[in-house]
Amino acid sequence: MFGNPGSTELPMLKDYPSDFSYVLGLQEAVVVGMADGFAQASGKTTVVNLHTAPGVGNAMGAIFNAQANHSPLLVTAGQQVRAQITLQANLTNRDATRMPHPLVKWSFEPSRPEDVPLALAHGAHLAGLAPRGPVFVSIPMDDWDAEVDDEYARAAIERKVSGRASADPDLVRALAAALDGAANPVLVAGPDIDASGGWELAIALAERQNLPVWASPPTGGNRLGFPENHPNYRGALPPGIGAVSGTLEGHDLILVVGSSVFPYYPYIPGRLLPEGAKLVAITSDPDEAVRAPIGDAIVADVALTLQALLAELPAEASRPAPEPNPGPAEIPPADPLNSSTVHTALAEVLPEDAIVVLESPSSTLAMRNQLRLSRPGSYYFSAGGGLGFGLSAAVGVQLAEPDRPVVCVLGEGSAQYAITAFWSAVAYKTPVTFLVLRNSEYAILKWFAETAQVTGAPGLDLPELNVAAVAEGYGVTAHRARDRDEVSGALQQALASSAPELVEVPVESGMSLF
Ligand SMILES: Cc1ncc(C[n+]2csc(CCOP(=O)(O)OP(=O)(O)O)c2C)c(N)n1
Repeated sequence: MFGNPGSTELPMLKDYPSDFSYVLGLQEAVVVGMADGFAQASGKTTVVNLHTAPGVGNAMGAIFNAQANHSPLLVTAGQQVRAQITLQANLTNRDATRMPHPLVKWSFEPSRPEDVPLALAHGAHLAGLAPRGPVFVSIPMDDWDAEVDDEYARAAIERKVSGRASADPDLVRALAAALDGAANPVLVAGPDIDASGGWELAIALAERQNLPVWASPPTGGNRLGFPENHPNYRGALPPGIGAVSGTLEGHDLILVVGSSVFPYYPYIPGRLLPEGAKLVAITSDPDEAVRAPIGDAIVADVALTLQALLAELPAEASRPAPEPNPGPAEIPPADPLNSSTVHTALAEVLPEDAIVVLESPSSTLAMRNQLRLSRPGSYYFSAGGGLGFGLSAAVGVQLAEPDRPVVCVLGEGSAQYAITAFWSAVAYKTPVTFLVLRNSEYAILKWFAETAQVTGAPGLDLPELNVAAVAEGYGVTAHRARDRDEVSGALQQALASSAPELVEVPVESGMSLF
């Protein structure tokens, strides 16, 4: 359980069971962000406990991210005693179930104390069903004193509810025939390939059919769906409407797996698809399927559908393999450093099995272009775009994956939205390597302002923001690196450490694309 307690939650925490652990976050956005990272990396529904209305209020941005990330969270919050809800005594969550809407799949306050176990079971089961996501249960604090039939409570909790739906076999057969018969098909690999356990299946599909593979646009790509070092891999699709169709020009069949169509941003009008191209999407999220502006969709478990598709395809494709990917662009040395150079240094020292959690807006593309992450579960990003995910999720990911090195790449502005997660990283001995790119500005917003011809906007500069010193205040060992060698050395030291360490690097202002 990830939580931040208040008086209304203490009865729930009384006699805390020894087979549960409790991870304290010092602010609720951090609590939910850590739980989001843990839930995604472990694949397990994760319990969150918040402090009545203000706790839920502080957590809303992170719950928004968790929904976009398809992260299964059972979010609970304490409530006034039942006798004092109607008169709205202090700390009453007046409209508890309405508050987290529309960010949760289900929001409930049981009408009788005896129903709390059934409500928690309902929430836990529902959070883990496709589309996975957060649910909310509000629990009046005196409910914990109620007598509950133990057998009845156990029966509700111990049930198994499974929801991996198979696709209609006729649709899969038709898709296999269309794919095999297409002149120049392409695969767009989305985050739910990784979440569904379909990583190897996506590779098998691309290799069997000789498909070039694009990653879905980074804006909505909270995970990777395909190894970036694979010869068929092309890169990440740009997120604008016109840019997506421009990039996919020449393809007659676009197969999108485990992604929405598409997480567009900003608005760059244009054709939705190249002339004459057809699109088919495979997604486990019915809403993702219906809100797409174009193309057909098959709603089913992503991994099961890939498996069924492979079974229908011939052993070899008639088309030749795509040109092998040439690898990352060369970056010339720079003084002062820019983000691209820092990412080349990171790429050199990053262990094979490392996990990267990314929240460095102006260098997202540069990092994706320089690193070649090649294992499942190696990358986490906020599909919701709400800052504060990166720093906190990295702690949760490390708790779920104690044996893999976790590197969290942050802009110094982004770090501020979850700054207290440094404390949790130290308190729970999570050896995350934090790499902070300090450009003294909100670089991405300046870039947006320029592209949208917005001039004179205030609040885009961050002078004198000393993240290393703040992290030290929370007990994190901090290194300050000024050139490429220092960056490499400091990263290696941090990666070898059994405690969280931070490397702060001043970088040039502006966007880094490669
Ligand atoms: C909760 C939240 N508030 C505000 C924003 C808007 N926003 C997007 S990027 C950004 C700047 C982040 O700054 P920094 O981490 O320093 O990255 P840089 O753009 O300099 O790479 C802001 C404020 C957001 N995405 N989420």
